[in-house]
Amino acid sequence: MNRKAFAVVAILLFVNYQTLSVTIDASIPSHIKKQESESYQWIWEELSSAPSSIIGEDVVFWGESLGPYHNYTEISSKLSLLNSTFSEFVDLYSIGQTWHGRDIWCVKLTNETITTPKTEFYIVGAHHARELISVENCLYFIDKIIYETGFGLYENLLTSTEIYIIPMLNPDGLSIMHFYPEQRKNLRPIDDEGDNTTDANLDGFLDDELERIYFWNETSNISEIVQEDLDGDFMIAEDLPGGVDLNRNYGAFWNGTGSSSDEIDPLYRGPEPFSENETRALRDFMKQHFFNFALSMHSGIEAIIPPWGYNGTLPLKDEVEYNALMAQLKTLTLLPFWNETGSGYLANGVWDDYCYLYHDIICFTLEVYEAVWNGYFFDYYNPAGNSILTNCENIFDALVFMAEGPQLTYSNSLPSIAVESPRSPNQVFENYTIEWTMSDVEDSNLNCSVLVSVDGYSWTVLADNLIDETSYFWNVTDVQPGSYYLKVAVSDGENWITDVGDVRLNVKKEVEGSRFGFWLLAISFGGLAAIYIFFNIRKQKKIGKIWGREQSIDDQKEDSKK
Ligand SMILES: [Ca+2]
Ligand SMILES: [Ca+2]
Ligand SMILES: [Ca+2]
Ligand SMILES: [Ca+2]
Ligand SMILES: [Zn+2]
Repeated sequence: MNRKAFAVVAILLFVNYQTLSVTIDASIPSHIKKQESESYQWIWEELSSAPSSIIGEDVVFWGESLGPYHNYTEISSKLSLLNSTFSEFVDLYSIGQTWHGRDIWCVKLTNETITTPKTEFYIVGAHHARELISVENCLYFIDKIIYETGFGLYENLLTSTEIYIIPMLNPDGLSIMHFYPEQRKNLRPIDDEGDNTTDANLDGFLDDELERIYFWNETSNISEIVQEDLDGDFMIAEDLPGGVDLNRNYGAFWNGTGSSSDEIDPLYRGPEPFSENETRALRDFMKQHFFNFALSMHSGIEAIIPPWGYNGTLPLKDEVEYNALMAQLKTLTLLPFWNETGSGYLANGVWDDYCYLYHDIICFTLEVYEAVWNGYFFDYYNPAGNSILTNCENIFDALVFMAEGPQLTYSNSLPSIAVESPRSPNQVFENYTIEWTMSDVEDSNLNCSVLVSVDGYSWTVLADNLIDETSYFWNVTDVQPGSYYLKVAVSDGENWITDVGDVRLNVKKEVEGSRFGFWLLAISFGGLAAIYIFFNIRKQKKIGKIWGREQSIDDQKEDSKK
């Protein structure tokens, strides 16, 4: 055995040992160890026997279940079970509803028992319905982080970071994959045939009369397309699923040649910026958070894409950082840079441009899969069932890299922040001064925002752009009584960090009416109390007498025993 071969074997043995030592480690913290009684299945367990590709549209063959891929119902129940099984690390909530009333799920991963300041990071999948693999990338990331944290691997990450994952921004579009695998957009009702209605058969359901659908032909054993005239207007296949391209609908460089004004076009930008429930939900979500980094998952090509989508140049202010991060992402994923793909098309109203322009988020679109066009949409955008896991594994390290806030480790240090008041149980009637302390090693002019929340998920901004302020006077006179979480976010100009107060602020309503009303009530209560005490004293005297008699009877019994 030569030295090189020996080294390889040694490494293999070491890697093998590492794997073994992980799987037999008995010291998994009980709070994260999967209980025998619980049925949560890790995604790699679910996909262990996923099928290989077939000729035709795989997803049409699989039908509504989407085969090894997760449909909306499966995702909803998987995430719900994840939340209840690993409740100290997982929260699940909806950031809004689609056109057809489906919840857009958001998973929050963090160590909920740690209340020290945290940075925020997020990943979003499935802007585009047919890019099913982007959902699996997100689900795999969630499962892997939780699973490995059981072995201590991502403990630090979840201690210092709130990671938000929205696996499926476009669940409506995904819901028609099994009979319309070419759908890219959401399901905004569109008057395709120009008859001034989006309910051609007048059954009350908008755009449900698809006159062109895919079906699986059992005889020829391949997917085929059927075109019909469901509404009897003698026009065949004029009614399509409709929809807006969500990744052309953001309010940043919205109206341009990198999108379409034609409703039928796959790149239709919508009637106005943020015309869609889905993009509005994500916009409002971003306004309530302070993300330093974010990723959006897509497929159809393989590429690492930074802003600006609208003109294809890198943002000047952060050009150095973008170049450094792209190099790292390339090493981790082996995906090419955007300008190496030869595609290089410009795009208007895209997610990346909005994130960077309005929220200063360092962000990338990761295009994670491409294939040679073979006539089938599913194959073009998604790996075969038995290759889903490999794709997710190849992408995973890049997601972790971004979640860890890479820039923070080699340049400007984060500010410190601590909400100081309130810190103990409290009741507030008219106003309250929220106080915090903060500092930064290199930077002055620290920029703060103060937010409140009733449920800890959806936040309202009380104040922003507070430069070097360390308190905020909150007038609660017109505030709904309740128990409020308080969050203060601070930026040093480079990065944000947030601290949620350790206790909630309890806003109470003052007694109804004027001061006269207050005294009237006080006197009434006082009077009632006096009457109550008077009668109670009398009652107690009576009880005392009875008690005395019983006592004497007992005494007699005791005496008779003697
Ligand atoms: Ca119509
Ligand atoms: Ca209809
Ligand atoms: Ca028709
Ligand atoms: Ca700093
Ligand atoms: Zn896409």
